[in-house]
Amino acid sequence: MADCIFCKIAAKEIPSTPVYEDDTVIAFKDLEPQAPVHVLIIPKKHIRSLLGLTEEDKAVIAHIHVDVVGRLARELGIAEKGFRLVANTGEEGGQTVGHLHFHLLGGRSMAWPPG
Ligand code: IU
Repeated sequence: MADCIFCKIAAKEIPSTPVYEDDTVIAFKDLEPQAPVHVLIIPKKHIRSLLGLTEEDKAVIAHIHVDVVGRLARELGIAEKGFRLVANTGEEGGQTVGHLHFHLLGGRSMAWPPG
């Protein structure tokens, strides 16, 4: 999508620090990390949020959860102690970028409930 910053990151039109990439997914370091490890995992396809998902997106969402999250958690050294995976959705959910993204956070103890 033309005006989407994460589409531009996925297309390499805007630089990022990728930690994982394949045909359908890219993961890169968050510019304002909220934990020692903070990466964003996104489908390359523009999907506005969890609420924009359709049947045809099932494969990429499963791929992210089955293949990418655990692999990244292990590679980034946060699998053993644990981590948090978050998809902020909509205004009250705290979503500020309108392209579906999963925050993978780790390297410190997480508080609950989140703010
Ligand atoms: P949110 O859940 O939509 O609020 O998360 C957006 C995240 O994207 C937030 O943590 C930003 O720091 C991050 N981010 C980024 O890493 N690079 C960017 O160019 C922009 C936002 I814009």
